Amino acid sequence: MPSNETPPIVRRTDYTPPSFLIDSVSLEFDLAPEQTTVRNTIRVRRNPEAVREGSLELVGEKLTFISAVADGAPADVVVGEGSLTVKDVPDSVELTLTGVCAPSANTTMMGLYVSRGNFFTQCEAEGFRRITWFLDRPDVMSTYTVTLRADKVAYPVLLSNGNLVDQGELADGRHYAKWEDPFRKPAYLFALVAGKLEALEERVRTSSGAEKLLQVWVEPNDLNKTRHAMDSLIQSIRWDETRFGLELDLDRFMIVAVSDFNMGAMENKGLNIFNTKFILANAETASDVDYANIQAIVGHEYFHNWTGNRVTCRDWFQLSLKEGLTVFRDQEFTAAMMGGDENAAARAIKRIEDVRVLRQMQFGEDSGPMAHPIRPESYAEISNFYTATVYRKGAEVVRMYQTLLGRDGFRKGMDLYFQRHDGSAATCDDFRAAMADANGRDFSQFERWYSQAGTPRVTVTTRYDAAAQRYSVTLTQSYGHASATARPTQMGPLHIPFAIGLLGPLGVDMRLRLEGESAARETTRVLELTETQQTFTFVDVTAKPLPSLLRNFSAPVIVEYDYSVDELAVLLAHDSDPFNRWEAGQCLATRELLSLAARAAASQHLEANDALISSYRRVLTDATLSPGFRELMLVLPTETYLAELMTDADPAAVHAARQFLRKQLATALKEEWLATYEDNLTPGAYEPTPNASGRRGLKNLSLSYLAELDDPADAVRLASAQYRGANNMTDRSAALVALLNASASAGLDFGEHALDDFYGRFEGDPLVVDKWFAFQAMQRGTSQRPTVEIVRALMSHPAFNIRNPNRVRALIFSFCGANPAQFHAADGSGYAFWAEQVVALDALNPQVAARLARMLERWRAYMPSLREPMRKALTAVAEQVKSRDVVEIIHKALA
Ligand code: B3K
Ligand code: ZN
Repeated sequence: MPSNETPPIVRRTDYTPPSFLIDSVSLEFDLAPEQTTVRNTIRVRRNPEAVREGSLELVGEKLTFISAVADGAPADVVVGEGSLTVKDVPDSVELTLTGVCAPSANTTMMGLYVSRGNFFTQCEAEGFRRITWFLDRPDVMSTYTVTLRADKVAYPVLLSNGNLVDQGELADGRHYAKWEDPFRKPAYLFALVAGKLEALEERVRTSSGAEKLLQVWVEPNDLNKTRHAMDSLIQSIRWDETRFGLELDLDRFMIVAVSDFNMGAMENKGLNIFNTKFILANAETASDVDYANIQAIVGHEYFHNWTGNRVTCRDWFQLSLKEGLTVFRDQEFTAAMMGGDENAAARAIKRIEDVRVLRQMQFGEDSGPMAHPIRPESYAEISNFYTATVYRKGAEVVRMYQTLLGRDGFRKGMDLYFQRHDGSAATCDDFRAAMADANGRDFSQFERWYSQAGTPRVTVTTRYDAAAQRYSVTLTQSYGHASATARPTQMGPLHIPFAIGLLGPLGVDMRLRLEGESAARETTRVLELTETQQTFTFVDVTAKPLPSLLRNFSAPVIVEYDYSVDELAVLLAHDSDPFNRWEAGQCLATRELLSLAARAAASQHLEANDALISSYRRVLTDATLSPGFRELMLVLPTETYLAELMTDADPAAVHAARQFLRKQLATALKEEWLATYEDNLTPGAYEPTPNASGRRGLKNLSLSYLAELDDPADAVRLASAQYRGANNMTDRSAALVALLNASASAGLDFGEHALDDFYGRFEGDPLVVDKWFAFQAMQRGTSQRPTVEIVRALMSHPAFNIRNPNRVRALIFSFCGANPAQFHAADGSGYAFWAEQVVALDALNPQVAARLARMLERWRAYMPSLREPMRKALTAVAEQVKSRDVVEIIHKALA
């Protein structure tokens, strides 16, 4: 499509049920890399509940037509660019359509493709149409029988969804396997894998006593990196049984790892396909973050078996029905694994991490040109709507039901949801209705969370009447800061659960009694804000309290309340809600950093803030707090997050401010960082437990602060020893990064030596080589050697490969998305690099290209001197790109 044309738009309100249904599908594959023949036999019948249509239009892309047969006779079909139309279809017919696709030429990684000599598929959202002609929409659900035929030596393993029902030898060194999936599913959950793979196997019994076979398939060399994924799978199975009463339904559950993959993983029925990054781990090659990601994503895909597969989405606008819900479920799973379901402090660590990601990724999205409600109203390319909004804000919306109903009420809602919709394709309204009906609640106002884009704001004012011992809290909701595109309509107030606590004079929680209640109850109350403005009055309040607002981040909103610095310090030291302790610290640091950034922008002198340093000292030395929690408290807000908060974002000033404060904290607390480093060593064998990883996190944070000192001798000594002696990737990579930073500020080259050593040790391990690229892309360049030059040089490194999405993310995305100070260099060099890469990727892999394209969509939020070069880069890209994916993003950005 020429990029000056607007791509056609699909609208939510245009949904109509399919005129035909497909009850069963039988697929026969003759697998060969250049040309794979697919024979597709479908049993079609007219849908009695839809508008009658004479002909049947199937979609198909990049397919070569061979033949069409209807009920045994040649069929009258019209084959077009993206479709195949069957004329005069009777009420029921069996069609056999044969076509050819070209897996090895497929660089999009949608449909059937080849990675490192093996075959894989990716069908969500609209990839099945690149395999065969079909009604490729999620409300058409069918049972599948799949026969795979291939050369036995090159492709000894042949996998598809469901149960293996037959296998055997064929002539010419070929063999076959036949799979049957007993569960009806939409085409996007179809998968096949063929190649040289081996599996770690385990047999488990589920709650009903049934025995299940679990397999993690990888390339033979990687078998020693599958244990953690298998353990995570077993934990997921157990957790879903206990928390939601949901059991594994198939006899066999397979996970397969692939090196070339557009995203993290895919929940194909019984045959999850994963990016190797989220499966392979051992102590030497994977960090604590990798271990945690693997556990969370294995959980996420497994949980989709119920929320996504057993109950799927009626249309793609309902995507958050499965994604928001499944993210919520994986968040709850991880929280439980962090410290048991009842350990609030351990759970808070997970909550803080999730909110940090939400604010950094989703809030920005929600105020930019791609802003959309969790249930979007329209799209040109659905792949562009696998967003932080649909996933993460979607999860927050699901969490609000639980906050309003309690865990038991939420479970009742889930039970009713499955009772009503198991085996079918549902909508977000169906889910909301199940939650409401199971609990006798009216959630009609709650619908606005699904239809309103933008981040709501809740402004808080308080009034204490000492004589009457009354404390009133007035909450006002608005969409004050959303951009015009973020809110096409103002739909009226949202239903917001607003959790609040009141701290008494010594920082101790008060028991709360609202006006009209007979007695005081618990110390945290969930207020239900349903009007634009509401006042809640607490009685028997014997002293002026300090409010702790939106505890545990009970709704995805921005809270505005005029805390004094002293009040924030009290909350940071005493709030019983661990989330809000962290929040108070972040608030203090954010205020300080924004004021430093303003001074830096005006070339004014920067000065340290003693109060902030004292607060940090108290946290750092507070042995009652877990190391993991202290680490989170002491990480400054990211440059990206800070830039979001500025009216005209100035990445250079933000970087200067944050670096200044890091150096101040490093200098003022040097002895404490050194002591903390020594106190948190984790001798002995590597363990990826929350406790050990928390200790490593705090120790390595200490090291990173020490590397900021003017004299980094201590950091260099500790980091060198740690690098050499490390028995795990977390410690080795943290030491490497500390050496890079220390050597950059000292103008020395020992960082380079460490990088060379790292590459030499790990060059045979693609996932670690990705880290090696990423460290360099994220490093702080100097004026002699800006990072963009390092990145450009690395593009010609023999290990770089633009066709591998992991490598592209490691080098190009890390630079453009995670190194703001260098990417936004005043000379526009970062933007020029970005434009070149978007254009190059557009021709190879539109999905990856579109993700990169999004990194400039918020150009209007930047300071004028950056806006112009950004706009130029966008305009240059607009003239050259062709894919619907990238065209949609660039059009919206420039609109
Ligand atoms: N459902 C898949 C995402 C598919 C993305 C397609 N562009 C992974 C997940 O969310 O679990
Ligand atoms: Zn998902």
